[in-house]
Amino acid sequence: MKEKIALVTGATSGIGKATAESFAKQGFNLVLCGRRQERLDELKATLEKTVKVHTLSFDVRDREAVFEAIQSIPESFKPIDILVNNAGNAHGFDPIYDGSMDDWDAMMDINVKGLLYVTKAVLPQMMERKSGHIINIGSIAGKEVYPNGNVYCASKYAVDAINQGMRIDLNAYNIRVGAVNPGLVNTEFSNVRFKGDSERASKVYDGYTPLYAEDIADIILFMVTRPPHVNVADLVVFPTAQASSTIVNRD
Ligand code: NDP
Ligand code: 8X3
Repeated sequence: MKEKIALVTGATSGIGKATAESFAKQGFNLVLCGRRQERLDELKATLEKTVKVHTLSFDVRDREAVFEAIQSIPESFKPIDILVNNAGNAHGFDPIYDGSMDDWDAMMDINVKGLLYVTKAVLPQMMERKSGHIINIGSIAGKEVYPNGNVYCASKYAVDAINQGMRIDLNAYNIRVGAVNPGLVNTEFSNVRFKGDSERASKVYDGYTPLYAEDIADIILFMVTRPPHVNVADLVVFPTAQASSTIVNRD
């Protein structure tokens, strides 16, 4: 059987990195993306002991860079069987009237438009083969709006709509499309949201056991290893201590 090839965006940290590691254990060859080349190099050096790894450093906001990067993928890493649209972050945590427009642009440009650009660049070869699997990383923020979540939530509601839209439009092409929508996962996410204020960031995960990136990677691996007739379409996952966006049972 042909070895599977997976392209993971946001592989330099958190959920994307854990997904790359779990895919490597499964024997998938990898195209790993992110802006931080050093981290991509480190991950490549580790994972290359077991699978083939190609790295692509680009900013998903830059439409031309996205297409150039995807077109530059060597033949030996084609076709892409699995696309994990994971790159994204929250920027800021302010009420709508205090929100920074730069933060709004970042979230809409990365979480929504970046996901669309990468998908558009990868899709043609999946459509041609009538085969492929796209996993979109949404969020509980795409299912419930919470105070100060406003634009981040909007970006993840958009991911939810895009996930549904992709599944409908790609139905005739035998391409599986599904989303994972996590609650609180302890990654660099809050550090980015709070602009490097690591004390504030770590408080988000205080007093309960949050999810870890590996928990989400396990679920993604489960989704992509189902038999071809099974498509996990949409999945919400919380830490046990979390019941909704705003209800967390802390010590
Ligand atoms: P991390 O901050 O740990 O990872 C974010 C990843 O996205 C990094 O690899 C980063 O790489 C990449 N990224 C960010 N901006 C860009 C950009 N402009 N171009 C290319 N890559 C970019 O956070 P998580 O692992 O937690 O986040 C992964 C996904 O999970 C996101 O979509 C997030 O919204 C979602 N999510 C996270 C939750 C959580 O609680 N942590 C819960 C629900 C969903 P680099 O900086 O090298 O470019
Ligand atoms: C990340 C989870 O609750 O911070 O999407 O929005 S939350």
